Amino acid sequence: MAHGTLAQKIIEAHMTGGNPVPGEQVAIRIDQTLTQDATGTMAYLELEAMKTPGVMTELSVSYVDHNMMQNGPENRNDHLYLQTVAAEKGVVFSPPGNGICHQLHLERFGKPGRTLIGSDSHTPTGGGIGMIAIGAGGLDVALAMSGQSFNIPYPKVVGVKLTGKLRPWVAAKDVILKLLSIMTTKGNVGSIVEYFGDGVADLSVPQRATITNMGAELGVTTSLFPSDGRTREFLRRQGREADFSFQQPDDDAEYDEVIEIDLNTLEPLAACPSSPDQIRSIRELAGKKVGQVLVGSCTNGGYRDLALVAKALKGRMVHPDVTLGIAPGSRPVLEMLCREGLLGDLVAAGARILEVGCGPCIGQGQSPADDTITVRTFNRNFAGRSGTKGDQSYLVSPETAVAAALTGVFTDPRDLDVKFPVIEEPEFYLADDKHFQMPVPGKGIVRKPTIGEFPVNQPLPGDINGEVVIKVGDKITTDHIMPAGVHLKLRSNIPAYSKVVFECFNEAGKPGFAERAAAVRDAGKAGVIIGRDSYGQGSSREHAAICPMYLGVKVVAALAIERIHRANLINFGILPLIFNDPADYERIDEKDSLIFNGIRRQLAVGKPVVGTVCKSDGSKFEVKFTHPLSARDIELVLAGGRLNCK
Ligand code: MIC
Ligand code: SF4
Repeated sequence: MAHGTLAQKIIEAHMTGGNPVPGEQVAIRIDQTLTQDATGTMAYLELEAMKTPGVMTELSVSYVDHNMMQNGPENRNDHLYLQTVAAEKGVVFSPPGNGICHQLHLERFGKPGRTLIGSDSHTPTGGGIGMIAIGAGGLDVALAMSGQSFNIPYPKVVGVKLTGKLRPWVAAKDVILKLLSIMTTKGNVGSIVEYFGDGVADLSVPQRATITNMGAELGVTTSLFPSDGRTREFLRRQGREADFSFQQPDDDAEYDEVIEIDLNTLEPLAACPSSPDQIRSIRELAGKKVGQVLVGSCTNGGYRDLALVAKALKGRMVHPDVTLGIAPGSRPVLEMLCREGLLGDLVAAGARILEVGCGPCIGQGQSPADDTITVRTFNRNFAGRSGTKGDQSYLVSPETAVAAALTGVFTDPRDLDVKFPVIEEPEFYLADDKHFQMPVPGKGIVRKPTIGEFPVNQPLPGDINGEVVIKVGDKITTDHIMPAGVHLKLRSNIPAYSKVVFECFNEAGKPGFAERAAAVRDAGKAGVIIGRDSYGQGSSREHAAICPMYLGVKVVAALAIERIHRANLINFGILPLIFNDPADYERIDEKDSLIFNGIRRQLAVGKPVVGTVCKSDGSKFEVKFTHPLSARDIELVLAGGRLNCK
C-alpha cells in the first residue's frame, strides 16, 4: 500500500474523520471553495436553504465564466444573484469578463498544501500548485462553505514518474494525452495521480496545471504535483511569494502503482472524436483537412499558451479554409497580450478574438460546420458538446493547434517552417486584483423571477414500483444527460431545464425522455435509468441528478457510476445501484417494470439489494445489485436527499 505520498500527507493533515485505508471514506476539512455561475446559482440557493449566515472557509470565490451569451435576461439575472448573494455570505465575487475560474484561481488564490473543492470537475487544476483540489456537486460545495467536512474515498495513489525534458513543439498537453492513452477514462474511480521524478522540475506551474486540469478526464479524485522551486517562482511572479510552502512526498514514499513517462521521447498527440482517451499521434493524422481551430479554455488559456500561438503566427496568416478563435483564460492574460503587442499579432494573422471565459468549450458559440474537423486546445470532445450533432472534435496542444491554423491540415508542429518560439515565464505576471469584489454585506440579495424555486424531493418509498424510462450504453457523460450549449441559460430553472434531459436520445415524432419520465411519475411509479459502464462521466453538474429527480427518477442502475455523478445522485435522493452480474444489463429493456419490495429494509452497508424485473409478456426474473453506499449515504437516500436531512 502507498505511504508517504504528498496526496496522503495533505489528506491526513486535513482529516476530521474516517479511516485512512484505501477505499474507506475519510472526511477532510476544506480550506477553500470555488463555484462558477452554471453550477453556482444552485450552490448558493442551497447555501441559503441551509440558513448559513456566512461562509466558514478560509476563502470562497464565486466566478462568472460559463454562461456569458446573455441571449435573453436569464444569464444576467444569474450574475446579479451571484454577485449579491456573495456579498451577503462573505464570498469573493469574480464578475463576467474576469476569467475562467480555474485559471484565475491558480493565478490569484491557489496555495500549496491547502484543500479546495469546486463545483466544477476541472477544479484539480489547483493540483498544479501542490493543493488537493477536487471537483464536486454544488451541494457539497455549499456544505463545505457552511463549515462541513467533505468525504472522499481514502485514495489509491498512482505515481506518475516524469523523466527528461520536453522537446520543442512537444507540450504539457501531450503529457496528459499520453497518460490518458495509458489509463483511459474508465476504471480509475477512487485514485489520485501524483507526479514525481526529475522531469517535474522541467515544468512550470501553468504547464503542471494543464496536466492536472485534464487529469479530470481520467475519472480520478484529483491529480497533483509537489510544490518546489518552480512553484515558489510562479508565486513570486504572481506577487504572492508569501503563499508559498514546500510540499513534497517523504523520501521513502511508495505508490500503489507507478507509470513512467519519458518527456524526451514524447511526441505531439491528439484525442480523437469523441472521447479524451482516443489518442493518436499527429504524425498519424497528418494531412487531414481542418476547418476550425480554437485556442483557450481552462486547460490551455494561459499566458504561455496564447503567447506561443501569437509568436508562431507573427507576420503570417491563418490558412483561408480555417477559422481560428482565441478565448483568453483570464483578463490578466488578455491584458498582458495587449500590453506586449501579442494581441496585435493574433489579430493581424486573422484570429477571431473571443470573450474571456469558457465560450466554445461549453458550446457557447463557435459550433463547427457539418462534416468538418474542429481542433481545440480544450479538455473534452464528447459527441455534440460543440453544439453540432455528429461533430469531429480533436483535442490538442496550442503548438499543434497553431500548426493546423497555419496549414489548414493536421501538421506535426515539428515539421513547421517556423522557429520554435521559446516563451519564458514573465518576470512578473500582471497581478491585479482590482476586478475581484470583496464581500460587503447589507445591500440584500437580488433574485429575479428566472431563478426558480429549488425542487423538494420526497423520502424514498417503502417499496419502489419502478419503470425503466431509458436504457443507455457505455460512457454516458453528463453532457448526454444534461446538455449545456444553448440550454445552459436554464441552469437556474429546474422545470424548464428538465425538458431537455437526455435530449440527444430523443427521436423526432416520439415522446422524449422528459415526457416519458413525467408520464411514469404521474402514474405514481418511480422512473429508472439503466446505464452501462462509466455512467455519468465528465462534469460536476448536479443538474444531471436534480432534473431526473424532478421528473420522478428514483433509481439509476449501471455497471459503474462515476464519482461526482454518484455523489450528486445520493445528495438528491436517487438510489445508485450496480449490476452484480453484467449479463443482467442485457436482459432489462425500456418499459420493463423494476420492483424493489421493502427497499428501505433492504438497504444496508455492504449488502446487495434484490429487485424483480417484469417484462411486458408477463415473464419475471430477479436481479441482484450491489451499491457503494455508506451508512450516511443510505440515510440521505432514504430521506430523499441531503436537503431533507439534518
Ligand atoms: C464542463 O467542462 O463540462 C463544465 C461545464 O465546466 C462542467 C460544469 C457545468 O456543467 O456547469 C464541469 O466540468 O463540471
Ligand atoms: Fe469552462 Fe471548458 Fe473549463 Fe469546463 S472545461 S470550466 S467549460 S473552460
